[in-house]
Amino acid sequence: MSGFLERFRKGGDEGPRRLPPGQSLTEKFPVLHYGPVPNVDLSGWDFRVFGLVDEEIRWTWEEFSQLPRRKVVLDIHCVTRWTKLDTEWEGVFVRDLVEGGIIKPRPEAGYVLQHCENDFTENLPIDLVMADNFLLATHYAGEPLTLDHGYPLRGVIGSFPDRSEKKTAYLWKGGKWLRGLEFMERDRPGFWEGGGYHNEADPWTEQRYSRLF
Ligand SMILES: Nc1nc2c(c(=O)[nH]1)N[C@H]1C(S)=C(S)[C@@H](COP(=O)(O)O)O[C@H]1N2
Ligand SMILES: [Mo]
Repeated sequence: MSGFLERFRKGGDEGPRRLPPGQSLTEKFPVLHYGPVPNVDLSGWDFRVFGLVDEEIRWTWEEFSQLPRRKVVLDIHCVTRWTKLDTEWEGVFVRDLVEGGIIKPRPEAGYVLQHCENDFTENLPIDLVMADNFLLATHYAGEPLTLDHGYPLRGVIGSFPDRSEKKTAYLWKGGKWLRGLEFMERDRPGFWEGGGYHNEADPWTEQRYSRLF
């Protein structure tokens, strides 16, 4: 094991601890999902923003590609107990779209549901979706996403290397093969939450499961 991994595993004195309880570091990037990898055809692809917004939106891939983009470095935490540090993502931040007046959520919108291929969904509170540690990612480590990791677009949630985020969640709350966002007044469980995973999913307090199944 490299000295770097060893330092972080022990917690070290180098700054805030980056490994949540019960997690182990990996340098690999495992692939995890339920069901088949979808066929992706960008010519028929669209992205919808709907629910509690002033104007519903439907973007083609070409239109989506013209939205403002940024990069971010995140530590990602999977409920299957691996954490990967310093992952580099590029994509669209919901906060930028809201501040730019491109998406106009109604004041009563409190939650956002990610809608993915094959009816897969994932829910998050709107404050987390609007934070800089959640993005709609098209690129990982400088390259377009691979199909296994959600090409052409996925949600990503993680924590900042300096842990300055207000809240975070396990990576399962980042939907791969993302096709839309639904703004909602009340929370609705996503796919994994419906199967017994914890609704809030905070890795720092090990909110893994809400019931046995
Ligand atoms: N569409 C879709 N997205 C999904 C899932 C899924 O089953 N379907 N699984 C989630 C889970 S459980 C995890 S741990 C992460 C894994 O992302 P990765 O395969 O890029 O590591 O994707 C999440 N996003
Ligand atoms: Mo997972």
